[in-house]
Amino acid sequence: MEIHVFTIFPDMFTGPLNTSILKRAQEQQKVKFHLVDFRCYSPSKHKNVDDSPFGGGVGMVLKPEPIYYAVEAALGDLHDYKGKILLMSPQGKQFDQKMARELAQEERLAIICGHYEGFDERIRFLVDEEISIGDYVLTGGEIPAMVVIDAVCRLLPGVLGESESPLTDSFYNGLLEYPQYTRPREFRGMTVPETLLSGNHEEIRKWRRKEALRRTWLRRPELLKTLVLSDEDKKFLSQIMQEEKGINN
Ligand code: 9D3
Repeated sequence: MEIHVFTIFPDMFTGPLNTSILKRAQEQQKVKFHLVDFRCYSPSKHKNVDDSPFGGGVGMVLKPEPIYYAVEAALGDLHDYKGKILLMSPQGKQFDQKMARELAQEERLAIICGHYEGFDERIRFLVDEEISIGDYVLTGGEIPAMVVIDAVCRLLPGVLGESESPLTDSFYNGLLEYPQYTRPREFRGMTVPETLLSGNHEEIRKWRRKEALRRTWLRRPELLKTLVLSDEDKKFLSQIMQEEKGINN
């Protein structure tokens, strides 16, 4: 996959993109990043990228020219661009794992980031999708862009190894993950559940399924609504509801 990022702070990306799995993905040529500082494309003498809003009011608005010129210089004729152009914005559709899977099917992505200001409305004509990462206020679209890049790139074929496989993601089976333990068997009086030490793989499977259901029921009950439950799941859930009655967490 080829990913263009349009930002006035390209340096913000160097740590995240050149560390760990994203670094390895680039070395293995599974993904290529192009960071474009759209300030370089400002037509004005002082290279300003924003201006005060027509009609008055506080704050600044990102001007259309630097972004249009940068996108056209990097991507060429947009009619021929084979990819999606994304705008990171608090007013966008909230990013989720389904969107990550869809974006991971693209050959190319282009991501436009603003920095604590609105966009001139005409910028939206460039864009295929407007994406938010959630209902909280950040200083810019750069960190949201990195969130999207991270979630998408780990889904590209061959980026994760066997042991990191996205097929074992909790959002893949629709439940939260079951509790996990490693050595030592006892730490500060806290012990590991006996079942996990038993070597009985069928008992371990059942324990994990039940505890994944418990955690989902307690923390994210809405996830259970869309899930197809087996008879065993239903049995576990009624046990869980009994067990959790009168426990205050
Ligand atoms: C309405 C007034 N604007 C500030 C002058 C709103 C505003 C615009 C842009 C507030 C913050 C930002 C910067 N944030 C993003 O660009 C952003 C974002 C976010 O803040 N939260 C969640 N997802 C995203 S995607 C882009």
